[in-house]
Amino acid sequence: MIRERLFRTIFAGLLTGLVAALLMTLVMALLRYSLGFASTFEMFGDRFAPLLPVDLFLRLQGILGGYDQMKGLGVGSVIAGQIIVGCTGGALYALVVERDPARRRAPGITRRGILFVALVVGLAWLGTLALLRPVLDTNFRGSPPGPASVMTVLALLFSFVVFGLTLVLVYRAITRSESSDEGASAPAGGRLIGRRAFLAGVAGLGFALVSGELFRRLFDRATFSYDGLTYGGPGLQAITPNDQFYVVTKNVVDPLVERSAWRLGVTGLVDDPKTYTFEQIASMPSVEQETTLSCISNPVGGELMSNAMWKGVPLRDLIEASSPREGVVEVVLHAVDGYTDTFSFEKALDPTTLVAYEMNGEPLPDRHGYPARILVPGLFGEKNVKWVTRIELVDHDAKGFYETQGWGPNFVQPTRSRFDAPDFARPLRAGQTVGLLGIAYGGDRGVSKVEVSTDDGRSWREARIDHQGSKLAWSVWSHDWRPEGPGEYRLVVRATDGEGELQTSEVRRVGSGMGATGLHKVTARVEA
Ligand SMILES: Nc1nc2c(c(=O)[nH]1)N[C@H]1C(S)=C(S)[C@@H](COP(=O)(O)O)O[C@H]1N2
Ligand SMILES: [Mo]
Repeated sequence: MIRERLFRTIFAGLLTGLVAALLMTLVMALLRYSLGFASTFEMFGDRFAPLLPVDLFLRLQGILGGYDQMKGLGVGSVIAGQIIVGCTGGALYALVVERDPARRRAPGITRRGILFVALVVGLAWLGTLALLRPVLDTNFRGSPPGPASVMTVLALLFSFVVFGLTLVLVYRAITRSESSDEGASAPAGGRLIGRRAFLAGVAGLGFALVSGELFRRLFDRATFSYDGLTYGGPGLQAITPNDQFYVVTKNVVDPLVERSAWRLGVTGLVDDPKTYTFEQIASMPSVEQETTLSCISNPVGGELMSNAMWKGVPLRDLIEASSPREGVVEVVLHAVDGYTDTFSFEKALDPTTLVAYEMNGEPLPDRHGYPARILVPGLFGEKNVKWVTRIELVDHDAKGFYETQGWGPNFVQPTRSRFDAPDFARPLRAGQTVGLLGIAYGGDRGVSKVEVSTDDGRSWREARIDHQGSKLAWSVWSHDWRPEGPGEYRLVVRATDGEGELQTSEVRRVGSGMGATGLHKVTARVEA
């Protein structure tokens, strides 16, 4: 009998904890959706993903099927984790209440129980703040880091209090209905369902509908549909259209920045820290430049790479306006999504390093960093921080999101070239001329020459450069080739950068953490 009572208590507690944790998760998702407040299920990923070493990070992606799946698993585990913790908390609460001698006077709710909940909620809140401290300044609507941190801290407290209150109230309701059930065990006028059960059912249904709709909307905005988008192939244009530009993001749901809330701060080792509105940035003298971006995880021949015409303010102008102090070594860029990255002070002062706000004549698209991003030609894509909100000058070597995983330490784009056309999956015809075409990219050093080999690198012919990109951009090359007889041909391409340096043929893998190198080789099947 006692044992049965214990089971019932624990079961009621687990159930109450489940309801409270689900409601708390719903509140978090609502705050995230409507006001861009960072949720626990995003912040835990952002806090701990940088601690995954590069090889494990890549291996996990391999096992799970990609970055999207990995991010999805991250979010799912945090939600599952907080539901499990919530259920456990509920069971403990039920035990505390039922063992409390005062319980008989106030069924289902006691002073000791409330103290217990307050203590647990308080500790959970402080513990979460301590764990997530480095990413608390995330705000997906674009609030600057200071206000964003305050908002996150309060939103977490609010969500945890919702959990605590729900726990107390739902447990009380359950226990009460139990005691009233006992009192009214006689069939009351043939009613099949009690009023309480009916209300609970309606509440549960409403709850399910609201959360279903909310998660559907968040899912529609999720990056699953476009993260990892690549650009290349036979239809390649020299300037990538905005909606086809490659995308890489650490986020499950990208920021949707409200330009009026957004600010750009210059802080750290400066005599004159400043905060700019978007209008102030846009009214400063600007430059336009063609610049290619490419991800550090782009393999040889890969298409995580695109080229655009950007407009923005040289970062140097913003830095100088704040009077930097002696001894600055690096700049740390902070973004609204809690992302950070760094590069040398010297690179920050390069006139081609920009705070860019236009892409191919249009405002930056949301997924490319609206309203402003960093553009740092010649360094890997990750350094080109999107949704940038603060520029911090520091006197030491700091590490950003991916460098903490172990990427780098060298982030300079090596020279690369690739074939985009024709489609080598289809056989070619002997004696017929085929147009070979592709891109060549020399980081911020330009491209001076592209050569093609159709005999696996034994002999080389110089290709035409059809689009000579800026020094910071890829070039598009082409070459007419007439395979004489049927067979398999091994085609290779290589580029020479603007400084006369030939592209290395040394094979380095993505897992090296410093970008893949080696020559792009394809096999052409030629039929008679
Ligand atoms: N704030 C922020 N900036 C970011 C990232 C990010 O996840 N968050 N991803 C980086 C990476 S790894 C790359 S390759 C480039 C991709 O830029 P794109 O999506 O505009 O092509 O953005 C970089 N900047
Ligand atoms: Mo990247």
